[in-house]
Amino acid sequence: MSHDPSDRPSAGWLADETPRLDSSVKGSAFEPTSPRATEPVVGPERTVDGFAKAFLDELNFEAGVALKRSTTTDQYLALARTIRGYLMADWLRTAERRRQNPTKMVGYLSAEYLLGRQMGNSLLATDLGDIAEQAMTSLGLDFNLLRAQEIEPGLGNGGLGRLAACFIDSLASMDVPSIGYGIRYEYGIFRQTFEEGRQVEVPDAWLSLGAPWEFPHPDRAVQVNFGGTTEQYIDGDGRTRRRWLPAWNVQGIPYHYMVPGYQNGVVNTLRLWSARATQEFDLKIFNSGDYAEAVRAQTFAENISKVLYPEDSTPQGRELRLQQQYFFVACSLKDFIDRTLEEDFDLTRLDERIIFQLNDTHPVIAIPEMMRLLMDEHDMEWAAAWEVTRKCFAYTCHTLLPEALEVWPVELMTRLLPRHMEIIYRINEEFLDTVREAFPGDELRVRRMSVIQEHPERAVRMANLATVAGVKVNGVAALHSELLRDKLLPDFAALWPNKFTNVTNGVTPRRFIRLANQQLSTLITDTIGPGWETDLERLRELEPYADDAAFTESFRQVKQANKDRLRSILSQRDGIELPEHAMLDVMVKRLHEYKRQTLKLLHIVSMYDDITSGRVRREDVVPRTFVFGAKAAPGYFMAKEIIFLINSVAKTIAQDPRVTDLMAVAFPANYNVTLANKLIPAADLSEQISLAGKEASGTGNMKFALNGALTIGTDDGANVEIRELVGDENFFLFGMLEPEVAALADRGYTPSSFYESNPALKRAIDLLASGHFTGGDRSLAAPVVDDLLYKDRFMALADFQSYLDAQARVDAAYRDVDGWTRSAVLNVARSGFFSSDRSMRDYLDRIWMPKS
Ligand code: 26W
Repeated sequence: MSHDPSDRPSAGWLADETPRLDSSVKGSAFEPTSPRATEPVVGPERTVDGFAKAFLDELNFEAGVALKRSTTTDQYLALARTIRGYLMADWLRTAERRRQNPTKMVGYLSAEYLLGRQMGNSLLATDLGDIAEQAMTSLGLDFNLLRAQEIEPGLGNGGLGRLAACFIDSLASMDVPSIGYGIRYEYGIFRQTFEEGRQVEVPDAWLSLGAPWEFPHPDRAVQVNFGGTTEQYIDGDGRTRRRWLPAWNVQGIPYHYMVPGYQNGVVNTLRLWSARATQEFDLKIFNSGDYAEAVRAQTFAENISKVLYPEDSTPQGRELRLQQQYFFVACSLKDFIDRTLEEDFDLTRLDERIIFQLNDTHPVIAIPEMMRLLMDEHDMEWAAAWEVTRKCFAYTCHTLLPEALEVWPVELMTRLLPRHMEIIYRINEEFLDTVREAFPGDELRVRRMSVIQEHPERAVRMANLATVAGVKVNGVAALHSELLRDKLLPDFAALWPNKFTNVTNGVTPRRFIRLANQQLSTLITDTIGPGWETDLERLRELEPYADDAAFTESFRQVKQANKDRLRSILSQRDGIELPEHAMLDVMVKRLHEYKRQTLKLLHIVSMYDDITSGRVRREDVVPRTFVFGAKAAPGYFMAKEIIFLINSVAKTIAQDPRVTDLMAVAFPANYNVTLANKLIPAADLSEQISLAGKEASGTGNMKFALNGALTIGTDDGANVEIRELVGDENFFLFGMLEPEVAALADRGYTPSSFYESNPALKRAIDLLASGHFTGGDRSLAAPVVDDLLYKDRFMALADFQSYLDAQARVDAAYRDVDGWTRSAVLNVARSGFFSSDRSMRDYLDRIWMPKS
């Protein structure tokens, strides 16, 4: 059986269009019955030679280059294609199994997927790592050099996007029938560089080296309409109907990505949509010489999936953003209803076949789109369509910041999606009737709950619409879900108490332990045996080893090895030379004032001042290396000023011989999933210091705990659950609790009073304000300092002393090496709950497939 890739039909197509096949699937080959597929698809042999041969075939026959003349990029692309070749049969089989016994699926609708590099994860999923490495070595190639060629698909901003990636990984590893839908941005999250300490954004041309992990399907294009008007008409049966007369349209081209389960032979699909102009460029206009005009339609259309919006909390309300949201939602719903369901499927039973999870408000336009599809394209009456629609969606809220909840001006919605605006009005009308019934005469409540906001401008509240139509509404951590019920959507919780639930976030242990922390993984497997990767609660079996000298010694060596690895990576990547023996104190997340990177900065300045002023004896100082990683939304002025000030402090400290042996601040640029995988395993201390009641959950906090870092944090988001599980004695808690924050806000918070009354705080702020870290130029530090003194919306000054006290406890604990290691081991052992597999089980039990 020769393995010649060229005669295999383009794989991705088969994955979804495979005609009915008999179920007798044997071994890795499966016998297609459709006349179209003449050959069984057999993966390459799982041997070093088999792999090497497959690689050479990809290089020679696919790329058309000989090994000795091939570039590193050629070799990387061939390696990627070889690995995906091993996944192909599983992908086909999974698709066929789903087709053979169609059960209810989960459709995950997300505007963001922060996938990270694919090669490592695919090698892990297929357990081909060693074979691939030996095969490359046998061909004289540097395996790790090739892996480093991959540009990670940065199709997300932060927590929400990465969570979506962890969730689809878990759904595949748990063999849950599911499909991820999203947007194939041509440019993902910008690449961050620093110039004079200031963030500079560079477009992320992640496709420039080719895209070996995607399978385009221009043959499955979907038309998406925009603009125009609506009209009433009498249909063939004499019924009065409404219809949309759109003004323009684009094509949605699906690109399929494999989502391999962990060594279980399952490969699910992620379908990302790319926009393309419906009509080719206008030759007549071209020939008239107006070239720009000739291709205007093209650029206009392609702009829709051109670039990811780099905001992760404050919507800019841009029209293109709404176009993006409607574009991928319309493609996805049409694709599922017209393509995935059997032709004659009775759509009134749609909820038996799909539940769409709305990843925040970004895909909520799916609700009126479903109504439009069922009524206008499948002739359903309003009531029947609503009956179906309100059973097919569930909504996850990922924020607590009111300003992060999207509202779309009625003017814009009417202009872009006139039919949808009509449908939203009617949904709201009927909804407000039920509110008036339940709360007669309470018009203020009606105004608060209305999907339509009246002031300051008429706008559609997407969170309200999602709550009205969703079967369930969930927050992403216990505290968050409580605050969602009590503070963000209290009126809805009063009306529909059972609609609200919680599913605490999780992270995939495949990428964030097995892939990121090979040495810890080996130590765990050597200690408790294999299998914990898909049953993370088994980490509990490590508890007894927290007091085992041999184990704890190995545990420390693993941490030190990860620190050494990080030091060489940052040296190469950023020219950052980390000190050898210091506690690694890490704060990596998007730059946002509520996450309080400024509080971390005040601690650093305070430590610096204590040392340089001699207030603290050098021998009493626990040497620390502070590592930051953070991108700021390009339009977020204060966030960018905070980045500049951190870099300024870092530079000054690095040039001050009085402290260089005791403290260092490193701020590697362009924090992303790939860097996270290197940073997190090396950390000793995880900074989770947001103002209580502001961080919905956090997921970095979970990754640090699972990699043996101790957390210093407030009782916010999932920190609460981490502290409860790992034990107060293994967690450095500080700061106001959420009710105290609310009370202080109600009382009126004056940050300057804390400045005046706390000498250490005053010294730190005065030193910052003095220009000491900004070359003597006070004005360069003023934006951040003035905001802290006169606004400080997230009360960093109020929590400063409690934070400083907690940091002193950290120093004391770190001096007790055994005690610290014991706590670190217990953090790992007791954090199995934070697997995204457990999150998926909760979604299945509480939302997607609830028993009763
Ligand atoms: C429209 C602008 C915009 C874009 C993204 C508003 C809000 C968002 C996201 C909801 C922001 C986000 O990523 N939220 C984070 O979601 C994580 C996953 O649930 C949580 O762990 C974080 O606490 C939350 O900040």
